[in-house]
Amino acid sequence: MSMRIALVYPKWNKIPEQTEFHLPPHGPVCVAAAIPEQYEVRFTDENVDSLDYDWTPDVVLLSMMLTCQLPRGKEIAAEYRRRGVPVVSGGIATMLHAEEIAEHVDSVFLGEVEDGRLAGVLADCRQGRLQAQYNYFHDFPPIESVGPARRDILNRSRYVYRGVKMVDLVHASRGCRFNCFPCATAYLGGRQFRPRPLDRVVEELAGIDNNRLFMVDNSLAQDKEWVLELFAAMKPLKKKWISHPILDDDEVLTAAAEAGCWYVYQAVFDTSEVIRNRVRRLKDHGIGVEAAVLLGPDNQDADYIKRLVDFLLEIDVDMAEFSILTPFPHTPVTAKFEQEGRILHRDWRRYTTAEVCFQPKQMTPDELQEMYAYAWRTFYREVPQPLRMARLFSEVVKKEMQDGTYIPHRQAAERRWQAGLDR
Ligand code: B12
Ligand code: SF4
Repeated sequence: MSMRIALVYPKWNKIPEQTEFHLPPHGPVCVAAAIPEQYEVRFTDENVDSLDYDWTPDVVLLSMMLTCQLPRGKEIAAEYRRRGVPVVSGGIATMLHAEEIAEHVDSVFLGEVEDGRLAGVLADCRQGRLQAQYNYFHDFPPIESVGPARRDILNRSRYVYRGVKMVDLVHASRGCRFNCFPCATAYLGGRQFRPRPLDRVVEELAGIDNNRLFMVDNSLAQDKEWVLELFAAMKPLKKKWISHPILDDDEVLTAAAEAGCWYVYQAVFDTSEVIRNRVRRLKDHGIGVEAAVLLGPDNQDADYIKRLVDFLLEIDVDMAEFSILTPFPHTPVTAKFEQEGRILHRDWRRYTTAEVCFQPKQMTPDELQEMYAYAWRTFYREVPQPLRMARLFSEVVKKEMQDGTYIPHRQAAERRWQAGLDR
């Protein structure tokens, strides 16, 4: 028997200071890959399309990644439940807010969907015996069962910015063995690094109709031997990619550049020589740097933040993204702030990292908010964000022209038209 499934990714508030573009979400395309083929799936990313409540599915799969998606997720669940449609919620934010979301949906799924787990939930639903909770938390499916994501569910035309197709997201590993203080990944991933078999990764990469990718692995600094093997396997594909931090090692960086690394998000937390040298080494290898800068930890005051911004300009990072430290559930920093009574509110809509939600140690909340605005303003004063992005973009075009993978926009549009995809 067939089933109609609405897979929904609720809208979230983008950070106002960032350029407004949308990346194709990654959780939902992995969820879709685990839905048995005979079922009909309609996906809505509310960030780019509105929901069509006139189409009544048999079940709604709500996928939430961020805490700030939660309030909207609850509204969507209420709307469908009012129409008698059961709602199953899953994803990172569901795991981080499991008890709270359970009150608003019919079923909460904790964990990863592969290895027949989601198929089991859907079978239960079809037979009218959906359980209130499916708990696979830290009970991971075999990593070999993670197959290629189903990117065909995406409304591709929506993920374009000024005529440029956005990167596609892909992951070669799950988990993270580190436990950084503002991060929930250790809680979610159980600190177990779980690399996918390389032949499966290569199969997936080769099948993506996009030369530009974002490797969303938590960290490519967890296992030297493995990243070297990964980069060697990626090299012949000539893809160009962005990633979270890569191991700071000359052999690894050389291999990353040869495998098509375009730029990395590099955490910049102080003005040390370690950071200066790391950024220089990345640039020496032809890899761009977007600094990820957290504002508000206890060691920072207003002067510290001013020095940090000057330092970013001095070491000449290509871009910078400033975030206010935010007490997300199940992070080491939240445990500390809770104990110290420093959390100001739990209005999840405002947990975007653009607003102060805790009492900083060396500043008032207003001062930190002002220093956040100062950081964005000052860093982008002389070379504004669109210009810096255009420069970074020209780097990938250069790399593509060198290895013959550059497709001029018109040519790409023609190819799509020929393939009948634009009809
Ligand atoms: C990729 C990523 C991003 C990408 C997302 C791009 C996109 N469009 O999807 C980008 C770079 C844009 C991003 C941005 C941010 N991110 Co982010 N991101 C991640 C990261 C590294 C991986 C997520 C991922 O794709 N995983 C791989 C997929 C396959 O796994 P998954 O989503 O868990 O899905 C599986 C299961 O959960 C389940 N599942 C998922 N959905 C559903 C639904 C149902 C019904 C079911 C049954 C199952 C199910 O099945 C899937 C397959 O097994 C996570 C860390 C992590 N380890 O998860 C942080 C993470 C989600 N991000 C985080 C943060 C803080 C941010 C930012 C706020 C940071 C910042 N200041 O810039 C911004 C958002 C800013 C904004 N408001 O605009 C936090 C979340 C904190 C929170 N509680 O909100 C995380 C957890 C990292 C951390 N620091 O702790 N991020
Ligand atoms: S910040 Fe990055 S390296 Fe640190 S625990 Fe989170 S995912 Fe791992």
